[in-house]
Amino acid sequence: MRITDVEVLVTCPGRNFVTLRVRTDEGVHGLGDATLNGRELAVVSYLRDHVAPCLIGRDPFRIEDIWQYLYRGAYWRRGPVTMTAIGAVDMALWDIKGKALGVPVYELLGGASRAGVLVYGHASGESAGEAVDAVGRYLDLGYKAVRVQAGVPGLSGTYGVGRGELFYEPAGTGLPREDVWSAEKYLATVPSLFARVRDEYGDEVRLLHDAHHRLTPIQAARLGRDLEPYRLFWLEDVAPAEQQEAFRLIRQHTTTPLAVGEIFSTIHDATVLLREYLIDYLRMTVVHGGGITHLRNAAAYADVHQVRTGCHGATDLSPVAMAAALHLDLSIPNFGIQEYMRHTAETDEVFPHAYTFSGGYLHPGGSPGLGVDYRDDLAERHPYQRAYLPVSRLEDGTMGNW
Ligand code: EZ4
Ligand code: CO
Repeated sequence: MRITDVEVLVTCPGRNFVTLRVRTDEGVHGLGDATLNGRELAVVSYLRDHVAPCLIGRDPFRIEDIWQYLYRGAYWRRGPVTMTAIGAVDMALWDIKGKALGVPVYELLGGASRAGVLVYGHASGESAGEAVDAVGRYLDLGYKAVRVQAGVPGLSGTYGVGRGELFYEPAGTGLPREDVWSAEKYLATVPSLFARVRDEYGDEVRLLHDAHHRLTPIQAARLGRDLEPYRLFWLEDVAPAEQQEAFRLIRQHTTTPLAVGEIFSTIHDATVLLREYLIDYLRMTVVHGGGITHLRNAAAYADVHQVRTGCHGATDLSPVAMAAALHLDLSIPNFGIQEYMRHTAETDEVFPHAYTFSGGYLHPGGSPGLGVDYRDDLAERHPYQRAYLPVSRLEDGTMGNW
């Protein structure tokens, strides 16, 4: 089998997605997600101008060799643009191999290690009361784990607060929106939010929270300690993820489980965190972390350190990346939980998929390959629209971490 064509497809069914389609001389094709939120066209160019010409004529079954060729061969290693591009190629090749052999990708990865993939949904509200009500809606849908975020009084546009009942979408069209942030105001509200949620729904539901890289190490330590009575499943990105050594201080102060890694591009971003047992969940994803091939290696390295996976699964990861994550999640020994932010109906129509949700679990389904299609006819109705994540300023106007 030979690769004959490599297409980079851009569509905006409610938000932008970049999809790689690799075609072969035997008629089988594969899909990969190449979406990098707010920097989409950089990956488009990386793939179209620099990667696609190198793939034509290659044997798509040689997944590992092509991964090594793209990683070692670029000389310029790592980084989100490079690793997203490699991740897209890698996903498409696993999809092709599964389809050609007539098996779902998880069978190629060693087979199912569990019946389904535990997921968490996103409950949020402008006020704590609205957030508490939103948790109830997720429990009614069968979710066994829920992330809870609420607006902070006096701050506009708090991270994690969604529009509508089940959707959270931080990216907006046009230039970046500017939000206002105060760690002091935030820290004063989070513990009481979780006290209310536990009071209302009891001890069984797994609760998560994302601080989105906003706190200093000592503020992070304090938040972890203040949340201990509410037994969180995890506290995410409690300090900037690239400051691995900061987690030494945080870890000494709190037993609240910690999750980090959605912005990591390779396992080299997490070596201190893992070797020193500083986190409990690794959030790296198939799309931004170099594909199934690299994430499988990262998960194995995490497993050696008793760290489980909790792959990023926000709306900016397309259904193709979600499917790839689910095949990996189902197969690896140290799966922890999968983030599952629902896509809008418009998005799901462009990407019909075999994965299904039931009783708090997702399953990738039994279709050969990844089990996701791409409807060109629908995608073409939604051209790319410039969009960005917001930026964040402190109350005196200083730039902060979004
Ligand atoms: O800000 O996906 O845990 N989820 C998150 C997301 C990220 C976006 C960035 O593209 O932190 O909301
Ligand atoms: Co996050």
